Amino acid sequence: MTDRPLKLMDRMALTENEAVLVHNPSNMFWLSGYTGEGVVLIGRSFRAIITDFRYTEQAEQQAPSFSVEMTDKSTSHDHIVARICEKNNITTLYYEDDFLTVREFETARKVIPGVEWKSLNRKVQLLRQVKDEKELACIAEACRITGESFERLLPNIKEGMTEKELALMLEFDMLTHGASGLAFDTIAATGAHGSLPHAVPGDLKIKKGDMITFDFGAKFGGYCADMTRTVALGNPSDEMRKVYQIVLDAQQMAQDAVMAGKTGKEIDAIARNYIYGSGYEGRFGHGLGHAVGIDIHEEPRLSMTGEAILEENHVVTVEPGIYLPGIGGVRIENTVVVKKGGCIPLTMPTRELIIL
Ligand SMILES: [Mn+2]
Repeated sequence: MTDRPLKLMDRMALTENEAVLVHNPSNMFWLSGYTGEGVVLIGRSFRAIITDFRYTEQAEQQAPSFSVEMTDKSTSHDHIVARICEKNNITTLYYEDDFLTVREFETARKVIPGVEWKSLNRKVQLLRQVKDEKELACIAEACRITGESFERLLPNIKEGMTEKELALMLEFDMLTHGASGLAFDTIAATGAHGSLPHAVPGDLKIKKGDMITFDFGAKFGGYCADMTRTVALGNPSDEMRKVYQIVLDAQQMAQDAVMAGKTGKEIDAIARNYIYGSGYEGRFGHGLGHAVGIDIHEEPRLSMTGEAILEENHVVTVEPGIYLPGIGGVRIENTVVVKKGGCIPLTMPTRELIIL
């Protein structure tokens, strides 16, 4: 594996007198492998994890190439950053203006004097966009667990179960089949509730004729999976059947178009134009997809405003939907790896309509 802090410093052309201060836990993990609380400070001649007693041993184990500095009652994270900066003649500190609160930044500026503060400008997130082999393997494994949990759930879905029960069954299954955690709160939405793209599972019971949307994902090795399927319990209405077929075709067309060199906007337009042209203008109100990695929602986006060009080994979702208030909704989502000339889907379960 290439040395990630070095990659970041080289990309920024960081000088001996500059350092990078990282507070965002996902960025800290990507740079160091450390998953606890605290901050990471990186310069040309030092790499430090600054944390408290609860995490020092963990930090030493997870990030052997970093020194571990411990805070105490009278020494805050900022005090230690100030000490390291002074010792190494650091005059410029790059910080995450997309993450630090105004209060945290004001405190840091008081405690760490004599440095010029510059925006890190999401440089770590930018580097995180292209996944390496190990990252791809983690996402693929997360997607495998997610897909298999869905397939194990299907025969156990029974009329009268609540959305909450279904969500919990999926989560229990993922966690007992290798997931290290959940990528996000599971969505299980039945019947008319399905018209809310991010419905919170409640006490609503599933009944014959309903379509049920599941949006969920396992985490594995620190990386997320993201998958959505909509299934029917008994025969759905003609309209929902028609809606399902349109979403399925839109998903297939858009996924077939995903490849390095295209913009997110171009891919989004394929699904959107098809759905709008099929009589559902305005009923697909969110972006087509997003990148996935350590965070569930990363850049680049596949959306109406997605100008970024897809690159090989970006991992993105393709998730069109149609939402009809008072009636229901359908969404189908695969996670895919962008390649030259196409993409490799990591979400395996069938996208054809499943009638239970
Ligand atoms: Mn998604």
